[in-house]
Amino acid sequence: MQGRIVKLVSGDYTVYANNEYIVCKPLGIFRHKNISPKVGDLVTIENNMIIDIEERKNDLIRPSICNVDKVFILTSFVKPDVNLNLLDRLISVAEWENINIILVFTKSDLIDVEKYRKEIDYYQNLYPVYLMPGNIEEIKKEIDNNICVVAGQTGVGKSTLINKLDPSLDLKTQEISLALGRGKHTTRHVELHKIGKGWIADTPGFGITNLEMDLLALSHSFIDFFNVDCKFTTCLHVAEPGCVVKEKVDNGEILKSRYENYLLFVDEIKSRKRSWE
Ligand SMILES: Nc1nc2c(ncn2[C@@H]2O[C@H](COP(=O)(O)OP(=O)(O)OP(=O)(O)O)[C@@H](O)[C@H]2O)c(=O)[nH]1
Ligand SMILES: [Zn+2]
Repeated sequence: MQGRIVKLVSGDYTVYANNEYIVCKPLGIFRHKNISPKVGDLVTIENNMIIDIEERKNDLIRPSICNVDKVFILTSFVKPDVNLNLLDRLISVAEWENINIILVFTKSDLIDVEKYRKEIDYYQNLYPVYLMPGNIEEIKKEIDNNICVVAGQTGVGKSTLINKLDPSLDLKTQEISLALGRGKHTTRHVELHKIGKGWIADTPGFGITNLEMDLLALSHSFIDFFNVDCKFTTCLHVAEPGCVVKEKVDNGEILKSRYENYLLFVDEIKSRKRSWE
């Protein structure tokens, strides 16, 4: 029987197969081959044993989930203030991991969103954008038939979003965890929750946001710089002559902050390379 691992708690794998949740153990052979099944894996099970694992399309470390189709990247307008550097970084990591991207801007009730009209419109040309509060039904539809994770800095409203998608989950939001005097980052097991016909992980994603890609991959992860007709096909849009990306930044077609963040990421990747050498 084929199924999907949706939960892992101390060695017990819960596999969703034929509309049922079945607790399984992996065959010993995986341990010998140094493979551990993980949440998101498509598996074959037999008599409560995982006997085969399909090849993964991607593999995240934090949260430890594989085969992720879609990430909801949350940015709040205030509390915390808009952080476009982190937004662009998360977009690049997701592009590099081959994950579809949905952008959610939260706390639109706390500011005049017209202040960020230019940025919202710009990102909307690249990816689907939803404002919160509101738009929950639209976001639910985005989850259908996908394995999803949420990403974004602390306090942007990740738990709030997941609770709105399924109030029965009752995830602790910051307000509550602070009031209870608990650490905000309580360890929890990794689990995918069924929302309609799709799944979403309740563990915030992309804790690690190092840019592990090389410069070429970085430039490809900025989809607004892609297919731009620079003089050199290998143009990395830094200081090359005839760079059309730079022209587009100057004439306002490319958002200036996007390009500035790109240059910061280029430096970051270069200095990382140097430290390896
Ligand atoms: N006014 C308003 N408040 C919001 C909105 N979204 C979240 N909040 C509040 O912002 C605070 C932080 O929200 P959380 O959902 O805990 O944020 P988080 O991203 O899960 O934070 P971490 O768990 O620390 O990563 C809470 O007090 C929420 O009630 C929103 O759209 N509007
Ligand atoms: Zn260029």
